Amino acid sequence: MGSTPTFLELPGSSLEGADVLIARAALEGTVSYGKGTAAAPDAILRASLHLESFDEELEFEHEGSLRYHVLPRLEAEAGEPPESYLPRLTRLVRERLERRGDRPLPLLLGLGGEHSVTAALLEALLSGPEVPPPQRWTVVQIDAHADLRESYHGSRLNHACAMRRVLDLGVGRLVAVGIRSAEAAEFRLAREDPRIETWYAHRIETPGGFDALLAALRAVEGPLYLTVDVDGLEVHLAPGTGTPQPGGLSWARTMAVLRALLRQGGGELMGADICETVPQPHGQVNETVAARLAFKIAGYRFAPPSA
Ligand SMILES: [Mn+2]
Repeated sequence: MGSTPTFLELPGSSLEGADVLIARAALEGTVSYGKGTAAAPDAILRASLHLESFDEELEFEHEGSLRYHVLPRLEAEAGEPPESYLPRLTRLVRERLERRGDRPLPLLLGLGGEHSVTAALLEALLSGPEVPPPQRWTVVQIDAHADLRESYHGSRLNHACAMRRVLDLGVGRLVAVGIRSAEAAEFRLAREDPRIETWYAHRIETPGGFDALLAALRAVEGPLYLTVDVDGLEVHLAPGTGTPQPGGLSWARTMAVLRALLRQGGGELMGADICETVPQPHGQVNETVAARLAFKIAGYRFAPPSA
């Protein structure tokens, strides 16, 4: 194995000094349709080498302002089920967070891997003594699918159960954005569980719907975790993803969502992940879009307010 890749071609930071901790969660155990997401974390880092480190919208230079530390890649062993892999992921991240002692927590930025890694990454954050209790947290999910199944294909850790497992962690609120695929039981749970607020794609597209979504995101307060399943975006932005759905968020709308949540809102982003990217043999669209998402999330979180 080669040396640890870096983000944006910036020199890698020490663990102790990092502002952003990048976790490579190369799990691909339960993906139900198209495969290949285990290769994504490293492909996303490689794609980031071809991005500018200057953010022209935020007028923010990442080089010299933000220190990124990339954690060791955690690969599933042959045939290893998520029941074994995900606790290993939680322990790896938790152990690295603990090594920092009483320094402020860095932003945890997970690169999946399939969507089941979200609850494992969030659990690593929640299990530390330094964070507020889970009931005070909000999780914002950008996704095509509700991912609220109790179990799927015999596993409670299937990627179709990703947000159900997040709710099991006791988080106070789940805001789901762009959903356009749910079975009837998931739809009922989303309507009946007072913790869940769903912005279905058809609702966003009603007159005034998108502005109402942005207002809701600006009103989020307290500790915040953001999970982006790239199938929540328009298909041309993630053509390789395993379970595509037409009708996703445009890039401009995705940026408006991130701005409202991370820059104009009252939430404090503690962790984020980008999941279900699948690199394809020809072209670099999938991994480049994911790298740019990671770049924008960090920028919106850390760039100083504009004058
Ligand atoms: Mn998902």
